[in-house]
Amino acid sequence: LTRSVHSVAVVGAPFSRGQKKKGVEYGPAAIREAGLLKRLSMLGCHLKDFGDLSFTNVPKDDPYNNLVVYPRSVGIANQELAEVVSRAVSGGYSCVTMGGDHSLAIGTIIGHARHHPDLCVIWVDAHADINTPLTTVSGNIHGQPLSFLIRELQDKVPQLPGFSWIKPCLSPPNIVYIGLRDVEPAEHFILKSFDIQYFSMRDIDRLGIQKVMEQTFDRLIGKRKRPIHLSFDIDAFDPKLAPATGTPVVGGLTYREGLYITEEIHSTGLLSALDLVEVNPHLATSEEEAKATASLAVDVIASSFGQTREGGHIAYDHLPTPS
Ligand code: EXY
Ligand code: MN
Ligand code: MN
Ligand code: MN
Repeated sequence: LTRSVHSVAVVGAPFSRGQKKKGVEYGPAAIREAGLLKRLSMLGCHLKDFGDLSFTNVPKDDPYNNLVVYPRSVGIANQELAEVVSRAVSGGYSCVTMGGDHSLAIGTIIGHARHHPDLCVIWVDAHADINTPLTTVSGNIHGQPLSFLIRELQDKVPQLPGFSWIKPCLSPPNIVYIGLRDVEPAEHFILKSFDIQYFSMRDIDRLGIQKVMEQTFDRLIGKRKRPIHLSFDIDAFDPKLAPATGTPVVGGLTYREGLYITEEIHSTGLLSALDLVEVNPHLATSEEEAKATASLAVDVIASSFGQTREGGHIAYDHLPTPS
């Protein structure tokens, strides 16, 4: 049995301006409260805590096209986050970013890609988060992050105020989605026309989660090993398991499917950055719901760094002898 020591950086990103609901900025505190650092150190991880970041406040941040909200706030916060993530990854850490809303994946992926330009992305989510500022219906940037990151899409993406620093760093063959079940028509058109691989909940029903992971790795790391960026939206889980989130959708991942995904990712040895986003404790209808959602987030992260359901992840190598 070999156990590798992981160096893990933990970054809190209490950011909420990728959408309009209050409370997702309390995600990092809730996940900490649920015992994240203790769980990671029990696994033998060497930890560096970057604390919870504070982002530049943009007082006057008018919508783009009278629709897309808080573009400057989202732009500058992601620029700041990208700095921290790239520092962490360059320092040899796998970087865990706790959100916050999913717009922060713009910064984490760009920051990660500065050090590992060959990274690939596993996006676990009920949603595709690939609207452009011109296809969005909600106007929320957390429904759009991937559109800013994919090179091949850029002639369809206008430059938002605050976004001029962004350099797209992904290509369609380097992205796989798992868990989709609420995809808008324009998003579906993008997925199909750019040949982006996805496993919807229907695909999981048909294939089973084991085959889904096998095909995910075939596509992303079958030919060549490379660093994995896991962007995990807690709303990928069924709302019964993760009720405290802003855009819940029925029919989501079971606990077992969710943890199978992260156990398999850990087994590759290639996990280099992880986002855990959209935990919104204020949307819980009870204290128990808020705690259950945060604790599920901790399980996802711990499992990504080696906690297994079969045990064996904590060193124990000799039995007490009766005297
Ligand atoms: N597709 C919808 C939109 O663009 O607003 C919903 C997006 C929800 C985004 C979340 C968290 O993954
Ligand atoms: Mn390990
Ligand atoms: Mn998302
Ligand atoms: Mn989502």
